[in-house]
Amino acid sequence: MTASFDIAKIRRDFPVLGEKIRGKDLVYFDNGATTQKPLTVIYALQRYYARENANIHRGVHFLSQQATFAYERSRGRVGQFINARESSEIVFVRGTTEALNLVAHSYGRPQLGPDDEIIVSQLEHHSNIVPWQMLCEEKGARLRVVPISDTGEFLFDEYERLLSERTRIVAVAHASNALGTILPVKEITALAHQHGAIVVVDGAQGVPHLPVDVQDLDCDFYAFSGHKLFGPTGIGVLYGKQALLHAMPPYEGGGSMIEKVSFDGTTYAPPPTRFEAGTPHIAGVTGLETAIDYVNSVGKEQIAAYEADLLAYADAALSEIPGLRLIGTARERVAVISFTLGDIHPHDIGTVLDAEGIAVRAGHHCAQPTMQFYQVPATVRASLAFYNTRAEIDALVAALHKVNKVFGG
Ligand code: 7TS
Repeated sequence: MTASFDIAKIRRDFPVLGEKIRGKDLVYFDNGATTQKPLTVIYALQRYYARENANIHRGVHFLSQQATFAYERSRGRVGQFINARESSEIVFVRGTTEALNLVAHSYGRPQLGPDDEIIVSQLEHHSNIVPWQMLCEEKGARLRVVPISDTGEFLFDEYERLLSERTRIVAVAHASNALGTILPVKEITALAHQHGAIVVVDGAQGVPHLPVDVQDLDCDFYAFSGHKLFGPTGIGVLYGKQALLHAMPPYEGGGSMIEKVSFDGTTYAPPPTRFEAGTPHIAGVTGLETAIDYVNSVGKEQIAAYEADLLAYADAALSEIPGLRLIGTARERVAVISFTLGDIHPHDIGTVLDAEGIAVRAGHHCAQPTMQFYQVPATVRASLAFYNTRAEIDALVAALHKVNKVFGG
């Protein structure tokens, strides 16, 4: 942890962290679902609507030109953040879910045929499973699943065995939302490319915790959501390699995505505009840029180091609780802790924690196949961010002792 990491100041930047919930200090451990927003992001949205609101790419007037400039500047900022070669490789979408559906639709549909294969892992969120299942069903293609070890590690040897000349797409999470496991996406990509397959990375839980360099990873697509990165809801990003985006047909038709429209036929704009039909979430893009500036000001390396320390502290502290079983103990994890406690239902645990002001997620985390592997219907998940503290972990531990008492554990 570096001296520049001023946790008290950081916490003051997030007003909601000062809230009392049920008379207790809020302990917000549901960052995997969505993160809280710093004041700079809140003010950016307010400033946009109060002083700058206009539609983009169409007005000759000042505000429209200014909004267009800001929108395209944000695209550049997002590109730098994940080290894309060109800002035109950044497509603004609603979130990770839409980004993955876009790839399945515009890349997958024209490319896939009967008996082709798509590989995913047992660790995927439903949004990196269902679009591929739908595509397979439509095309007569097959979905293959890379299994995991008991600790929740991606089994690379099994992956290697599943790859073949039939594999067209490999779609994997950068980090599992249910267990925190970090997947070796660079190595996964290199091997997929040897087999002529393209790689789609679901970065929803990668970007908030890990420095991301898409050129270094060499993945073909990378998807993430602004709201899990301290930005607004309703805005997300699809990164795609230039040549792939150029070869892809549109996702939705409408205004902005065209070059020329007539009843004899329509031609489409080049990417990224081709994939941004209609009025986009202009305020959201501004908020996302501001969130990225905030994360950069804290420092991506500093965030990773601080969270690693917090995770190690939490793992050790929670292991002391009688009956607690950590679900997912991979060597490389982002700051996510999933667990069960005796045979107490996770929703009951979540309810007791809520009474203590502690927000966790209790459920299957939209990762039912991961739960099926562990033969549990649900877990309690504490997903951390860089504004969380050891004192908050201590509060969780104390509350879990209480849960044990309440339910006679
Ligand atoms: N992929 C992963 C790995 C995720 O964690 C999520 C959301 C998504 C995709 C979908 O993102 P969206 O912004 O399009 O909804 N994960 C969670 C979660 O863990 N708890 O609530 C939402």
